[in-house]
Amino acid sequence: MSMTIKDLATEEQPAWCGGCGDFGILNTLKMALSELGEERHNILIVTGIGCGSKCNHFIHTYGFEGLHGRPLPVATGAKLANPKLKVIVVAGDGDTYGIGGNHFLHSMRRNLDITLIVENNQVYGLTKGQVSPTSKKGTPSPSTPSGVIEEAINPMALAIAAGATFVARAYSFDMPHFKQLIVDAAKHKGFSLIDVFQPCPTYNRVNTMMWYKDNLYNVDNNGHNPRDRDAAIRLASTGMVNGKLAYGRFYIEEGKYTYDEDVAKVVAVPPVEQDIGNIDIAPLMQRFAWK
Ligand SMILES: Cc1ncc(C[n+]2csc(CCOP(=O)(O)OP(=O)(O)O)c2C)c(N)n1
Ligand code: SF4
Repeated sequence: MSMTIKDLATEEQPAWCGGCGDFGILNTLKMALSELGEERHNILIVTGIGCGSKCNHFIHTYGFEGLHGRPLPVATGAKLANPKLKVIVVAGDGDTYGIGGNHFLHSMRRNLDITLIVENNQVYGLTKGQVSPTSKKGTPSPSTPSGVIEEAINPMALAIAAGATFVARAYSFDMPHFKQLIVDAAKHKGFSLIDVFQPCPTYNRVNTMMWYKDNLYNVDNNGHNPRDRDAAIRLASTGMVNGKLAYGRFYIEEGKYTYDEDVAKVVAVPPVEQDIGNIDIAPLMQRFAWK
């Protein structure tokens, strides 16, 4: 039975600041999940720690809120234990590109069949506005009062170079476009990255909703061919078109091996299907039961 958006609701309510892009991301993810038509027990949403990483509290599927920087290793374990799961990771830019940077690179190198949605607000929101790896050089913040010294990371170029096979960018409040990206990414066989620009009205006073309105350019069906690797690398190297930030499908490669497929050649029966003998798991299930 597929789920409606109403079926996906929980009793919890987000406590995000008004105008936060996390609302757009949460609602769009629910729209995409309902369209995907997967059954509830086949979906796992893994998050890290951050404002947006609370999202799986508000979506009635399986969920796991991990450690800051570590959702990708958790997702890797879950996917290998149960290859039938649709695994979606949702984490902040600090979580993914900072402390979790190494996991980011290696998950893509493996082309693991999971989807990563990065809530890119260019700051550490939850810990009160310090700069993150995507903050623009010169940005002042509580942790860099004279402006951040490093250049920002380029996740799109990194992802293509590292081996991800679906690399896209979204905007949290262009929901129809973002929803289709999630659906396509989740159906894609291999590692899919959607880096999502999201306003953080509390700590990022530059990239506001109004600013994005004037500074985004949708590359989908607009002259860019995501299946042309050279074109994708050129687009990703600046991330810009006509002086605006490009969003949409940067790069798509089909038919490449995936890590989970290769593991399956070595481990014939995935752990989830292995016999656990006479262990009584009822108390454990009871402890984690949905209330
Ligand atoms: C190992 C570890 N280091 C640091 C922290 C503190 N911490 C929690 S959230 C966070 C940054 C959150 O920023 P981001 O991942 O970009 O998510 P956002 O809150 O902006 O959505 C930090 C540094 C932590 N919880 N665990
Ligand atoms: S601090 Fe920023 S990211 Fe966090 S809830 Fe508020 S607006 Fe959203």
